[in-house]
Amino acid sequence: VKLYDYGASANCLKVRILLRLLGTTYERVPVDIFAGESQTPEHLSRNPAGRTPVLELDSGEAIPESNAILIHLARGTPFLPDDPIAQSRVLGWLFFEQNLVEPNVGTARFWRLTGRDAGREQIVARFVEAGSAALDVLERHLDGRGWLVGDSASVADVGLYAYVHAAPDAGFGLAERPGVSAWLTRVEVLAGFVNDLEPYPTGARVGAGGQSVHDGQSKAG
Ligand SMILES: N[C@@H](CCC(=O)N[C@@H](CS)C(=O)NCC(=O)O)C(=O)O
Repeated sequence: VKLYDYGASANCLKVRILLRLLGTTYERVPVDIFAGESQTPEHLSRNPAGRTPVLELDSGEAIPESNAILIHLARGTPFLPDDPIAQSRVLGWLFFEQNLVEPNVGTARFWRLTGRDAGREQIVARFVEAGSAALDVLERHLDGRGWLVGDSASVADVGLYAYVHAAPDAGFGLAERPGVSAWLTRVEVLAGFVNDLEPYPTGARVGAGGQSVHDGQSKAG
């Protein structure tokens, strides 16, 4: 398989982590989102939303959306339970991640690390409030549990790990969330685990002189 990927994106990191946990060899195709490569006709034909990651199967079929890719790769492996209720719970956590964690924790982090928070303090404060509430949900759930669903790691854990482990970059505290902190460590010691999230390039900073596809509406995580 091929992974259309951006090294500083935690949505892409999820997929790279799972591929390594599964021991699947893949070809990584870097997409420079700050140079407009996610918006070319070729990339839009893989993902009409113009985002990374996109998984391309050997058949040429493209699968966009990080959490859909996790599900696709995890079928038939221990990272996706067969039991319908457990499987639905895994999906539920992945929807929670895209609904409450990534848009709040991920956007607060991206804006803060790239200077996009300047002059937008009220919007950032809303991300921080909603992101903190989402982290508190995780803390309550993980109190007394090893994993998000059942008694072993699933793609729910991989999907949530990506933005939760990076939350301190945006000022979210994890020390006061011991259940979340211990769970992050459990994910990090899974056999094959590698976290190769890259820093945002200096050119991603507002005012760095690069083109501005990400200012305002567009985003990265
Ligand atoms: N819901 C999507 C979000 C993907 C996303 O926002 N990707 C960002 C990087 S984190 C991107 O590629 N942005 C490129 C652009 O906006 O042009 C997913 O989970 O895959």
